[in-house]
Amino acid sequence: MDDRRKARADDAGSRPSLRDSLRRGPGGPCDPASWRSPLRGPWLTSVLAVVLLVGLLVVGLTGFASYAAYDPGLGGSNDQTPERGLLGFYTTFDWFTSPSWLYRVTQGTHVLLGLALVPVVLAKLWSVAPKLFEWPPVRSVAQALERISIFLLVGSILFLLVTGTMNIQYDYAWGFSFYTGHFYAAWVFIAAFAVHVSIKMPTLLRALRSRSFAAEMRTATSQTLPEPPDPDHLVSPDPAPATISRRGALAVVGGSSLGILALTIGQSIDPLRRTALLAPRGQSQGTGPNAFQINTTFADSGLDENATGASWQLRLVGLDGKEVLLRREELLALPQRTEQLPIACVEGWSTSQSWTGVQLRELAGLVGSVGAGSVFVESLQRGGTFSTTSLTDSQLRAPKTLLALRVNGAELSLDHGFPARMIIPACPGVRNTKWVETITFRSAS
Ligand SMILES: Nc1nc2c(c(=O)[nH]1)N[C@H]1C(S)=C(S)[C@@H](COP(=O)(O)O)O[C@H]1N2
Ligand SMILES: [Mo]
Repeated sequence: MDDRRKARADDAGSRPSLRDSLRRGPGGPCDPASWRSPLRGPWLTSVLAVVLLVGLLVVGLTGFASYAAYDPGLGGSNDQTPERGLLGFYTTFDWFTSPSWLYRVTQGTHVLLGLALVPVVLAKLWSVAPKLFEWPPVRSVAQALERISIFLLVGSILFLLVTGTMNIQYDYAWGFSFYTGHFYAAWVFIAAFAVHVSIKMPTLLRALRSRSFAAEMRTATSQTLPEPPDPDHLVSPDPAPATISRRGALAVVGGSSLGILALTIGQSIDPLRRTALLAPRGQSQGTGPNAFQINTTFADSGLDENATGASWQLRLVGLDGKEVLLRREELLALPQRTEQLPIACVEGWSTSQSWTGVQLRELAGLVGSVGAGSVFVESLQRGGTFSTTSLTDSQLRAPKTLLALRVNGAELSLDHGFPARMIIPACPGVRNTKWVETITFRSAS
């Protein structure tokens, strides 16, 4: 036998049986020895976990608050998740009408913090990567259940981050409702998160106590050594020398989060609007007193300028069906009120301006409907999610709820809703209907 043939025969002899290869796994990322970073270990994972535990709790609570603010009881453009059933148990109360900055703060926090946590989520996944690829995939019933909860946890957080980011960049770029998908995924996440936290809490506390954070922040790369082997096998069995310290790794993650924050926070702070390079929507601005952000321009609305011209009249429909038509001069002759109020879009951007117009309850009085249970507002604009909205009775009676005719001392521009737009305190921007045509007062909501 020549050498080459002999080698081939040996190869055949050493080919592992199916059983052996199943036990050993497919290699690559499923082989623990292929993960060699000396930084990976329970301490680093736990530091990232604490940041996510607090951060994602705040993102979750502000997110669920947003669904309550959309008031499912009202229907129409307010309720995008009609089949929420039991999961919507907490949304049955009327959303608040004060303080007027409420939704601006909750939704701004939800979106800004959610974006800033993306690098931390990715770092956390990196830190537990050997576990995600663990072989064999199932060893016991308990371990199978834990892996299913991890799968739901990782799957739902990635789904939430991707759909949330796409929603603020592209405006509903997929076939299902953003609201419904994001809401259901949030509940999957909360359930898996609760299971994961309760299983891992003892490990987390033990790991955090195992080293001093302050000492770790003083340790240079050359002194960076692996953690002792751990029962979860996060620590590499064959660690390579450190190329970055734990301090350096945490600085990269924290720096990325701060970088994202720096390039988005301007969307919530009027003078800094143009610095929000990562939040491009709503960046177009008008001029003079109307120079603040616009999502839907007059041109986007498909409206004709004739419809908003001298022939425009506001139509009020009372509880008993009584109708009143008002020209713009007649509206301007009613008592005017000026309020500093924000527009706060679900996308996270917000802006505060000084609006002048007629109180909604004043208009309700003209058709004997101050006691109405809800209000239906229709725009001249036809079709689309934003051309109508519903308001609660508390929003109807809130003194700051205006049909605005002017902004910052000037006429509303066409882009900002001329001849008249709704401005409602404390609630999602979507209810601030522009180019209002008809306001109908209804009995029950
Ligand atoms: N008629 C009409 N009103 C509307 C909209 C719209 O597209 N059409 N957009 C709503 C949304 S989603 C928000 S956040 C606020 C502010 O949007 P703007 O920047 O387009 O004024 O107006 C609301 N009013
Ligand atoms: Mo919006």
